[in-house]
Amino acid sequence: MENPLQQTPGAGTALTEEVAQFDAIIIGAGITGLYQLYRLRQLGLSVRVYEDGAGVGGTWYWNRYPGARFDSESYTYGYSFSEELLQEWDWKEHFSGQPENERYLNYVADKFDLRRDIRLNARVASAVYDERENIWQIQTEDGHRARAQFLITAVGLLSAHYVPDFAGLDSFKGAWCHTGRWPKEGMDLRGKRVGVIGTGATGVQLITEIAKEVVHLTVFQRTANYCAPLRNGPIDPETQRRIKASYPEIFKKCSETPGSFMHQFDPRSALEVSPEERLAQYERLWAEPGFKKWLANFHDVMIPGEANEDYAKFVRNKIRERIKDPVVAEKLVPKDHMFGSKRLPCESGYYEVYNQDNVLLVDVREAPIERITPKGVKTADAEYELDVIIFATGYDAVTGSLNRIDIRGEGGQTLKAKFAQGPRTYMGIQSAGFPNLFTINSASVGNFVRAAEPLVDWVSDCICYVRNHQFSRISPTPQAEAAWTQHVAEAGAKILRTQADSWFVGANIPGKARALLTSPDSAPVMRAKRAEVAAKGYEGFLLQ
Ligand code: N01
Repeated sequence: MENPLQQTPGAGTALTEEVAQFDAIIIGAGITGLYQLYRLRQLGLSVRVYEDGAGVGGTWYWNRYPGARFDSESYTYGYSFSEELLQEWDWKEHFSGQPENERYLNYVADKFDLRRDIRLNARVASAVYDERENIWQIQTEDGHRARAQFLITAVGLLSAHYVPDFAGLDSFKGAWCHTGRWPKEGMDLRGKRVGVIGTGATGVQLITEIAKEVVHLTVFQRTANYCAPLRNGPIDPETQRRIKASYPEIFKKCSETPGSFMHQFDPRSALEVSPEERLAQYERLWAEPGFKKWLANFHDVMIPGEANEDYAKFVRNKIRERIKDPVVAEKLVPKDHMFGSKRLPCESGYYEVYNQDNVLLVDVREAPIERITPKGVKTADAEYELDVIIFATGYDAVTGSLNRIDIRGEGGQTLKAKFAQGPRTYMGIQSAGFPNLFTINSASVGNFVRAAEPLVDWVSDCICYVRNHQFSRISPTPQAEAAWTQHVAEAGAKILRTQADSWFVGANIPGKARALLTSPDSAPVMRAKRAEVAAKGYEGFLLQ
């Protein structure tokens, strides 16, 4: 029998029933995976994408819960690599909803003929590095195997959904689901008594939407959040025309800001202007759509300190104003963490939901959830009868989606063990002992597509460099990795994102080590750092 590894693969075609071989394997057909496929194919590599879902789109495939939508401006969130695509696609709303976002990613997959290299319903169970042959071999849960020199995990920051380990869940007689695994056929909540656990960005979107149709809604809140009005609306034809004419400027603006959003901080301190001027700016921005309220605000609003607390007070009062019952209002006002230290949800009528007669807010910090019963949820002081429980309880971020794959590098070491105390990488992209593995789900936060495109470009150039220089493998030096890991810990300790218990630092998952899971640096700094490393012949990496 022929050795499948000796065959020359055609672009993206599995050659044998035994083990398919490609130049590169990508895990995940979401935003990053689709673009990574496009880029590697452009470079002439044979590529196969393995995707767990029955469709492409990643986050926008799985998160089909009512209310799911962008909170970045739609026109900043699309791919920028194709002018034709930019001109063809009409975003219908300023902050587009999940159905349209999923349609967009399917449109991209069709337009660039990506599907022929994507295997759907294919969950990768393991990825093992063969050091003698310098090859990664993956195996899917249904037993399909494939090999490639390069392996790219485009598995998303937030894809390993987390359901708390409540006793008794199996006994619940009603229906339940996690928002990140919302059934494709939908859930009929009309006339039902529904309980939602979790009030993060997902819970806030979901609660607002389903409160319109359920007979009764019980919201189990552990931590109140600072939420701000999204102020979404349709894009009229004239605005559409202007957007399409100004994509280069939009993307340029995004490329200059820390989180790749189109909003630039006011360089002034909130404390250097008069209280009247400060309040006037807060109010003016509050009336604007999206993240402008904080990302175009005085720069120190997003730095731990006095300005941050001043703005937090402003937001708390905005919340209070919208809720009729002062007792309920105080429960919804965050007091235990700094403004911006957790992800800030945008909303469209969230607080008014709590003025409805059919909505009950339960503070589970006061009376924690003890168990799920056959009838519903039992807290320390009551049992709440429910027909449906929805877990909006978040994700085992970044490392969780990697850990769900048995990834083994040199000497059989597992990535899970290596990352047990937090990610140990160089620039979030590679880890020593795992050559030719690019963990691109861990490198950045912010406006996701704007951050993902340059990262994918960098990885593609890097792979090209390795091949063109007749190297067979690349991995970081232990020194570069140690220095980067230390940098993440030290610089991370100073930023807002590490100041609260949230997914940013793994603190939302019981037993997970506390460590910043992404880069502490701004997007421009990260791009410059990566460019410098590449310009110096991939300094900090071992090329063999
Ligand atoms: O998850 P979360 P998410 N008992 O971890 C609660 C992105 N996103 O899915 O805060 C009771 O933020 C938990 O309580 P606490 C965005 O980056 C983007 O909402 O830990 N409650 C919290 O309230 C976001 O940050 C969009 O005290 C429990 C909630 O569950 C990220 O996804 C939209 C609990 C989890 O909140 C994740 O958001 C939506 C327990 N045992 C999401 N365990 C866009 O608009 C957890 N909770 C693009």
